[in-house]
Amino acid sequence: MTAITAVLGDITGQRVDAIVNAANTAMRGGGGVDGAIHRAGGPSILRECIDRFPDGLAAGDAGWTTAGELPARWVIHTVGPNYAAGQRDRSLLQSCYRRSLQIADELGARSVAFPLISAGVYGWPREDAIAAAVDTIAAADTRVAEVRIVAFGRDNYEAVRRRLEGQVGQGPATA
Ligand code: AR6
Repeated sequence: MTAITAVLGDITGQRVDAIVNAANTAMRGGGGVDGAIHRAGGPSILRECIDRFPDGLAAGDAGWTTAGELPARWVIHTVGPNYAAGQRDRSLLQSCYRRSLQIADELGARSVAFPLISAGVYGWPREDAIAAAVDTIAAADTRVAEVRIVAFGRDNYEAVRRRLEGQVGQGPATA
C-alpha cells in the first residue's frame, strides 16, 4: 500500500526518487513550480526535455527526465489541464497523477513527490484540485511506496491534510 503524506514547502528540496513537475504542452520550462524545478535542477533538464519531447506532451500525459542538480534522481513532467483557458475535463487532471505513477513504476521509483497540478496559473479550483490529487493517488495501482503531496503555502497544506484524513483506510497525515 502507498503511504501518502502532506508536506509544506518547496518541492525542489525533496529527497525522493522522483519529483513531479506541473509543466505545459511545450515542455520547455515556464513559471511556477516548473520554473523552480528548471532553476534548481540546472540546464540539463531543459536539454533532456528537448531531446525526449521534441513535440512536447499532451494534457493528461507524463514523461521523465533525469533531475540534474536536484536531490531527486528523476523529474516526471506532466501537463495539467488549463482550467483558466477552458480546459475543464477532470479526467485529464486525474490522468496526470495516474500517468506519473505509471512512469514512476517504469523507472523503479519508490518515493515520489507531487505538487498540486493545475492549482496555480492553470486555475483549477483549489479544493477540487486537492480532492483529485488525494483521491487519484489513493486509488492508483502502483508499486510506489511513498507519495508526498507538497503544498506551497499553509492553506493548501492544511487542506491536503484534511482530505488525507478523510481517506478510508488512511491513517492521519504527517508532515
Ligand atoms: N514547490 C511546490 N509547489 C509549488 C512550487 C514549489 N517550488 N512553486 C509553485 N508551487 P503552477 P499549474 C505550487 O502555476 O497551475 C507553469 O508556468 C503552486 O502554489 O506551478 O499546473 C507551467 O510551465 C500551485 O499550488 O502550475 C505551465 O505553463 C501548484 O504548485 C503552468 O505554469 C501548481 O502551480 C502550469 O500551471
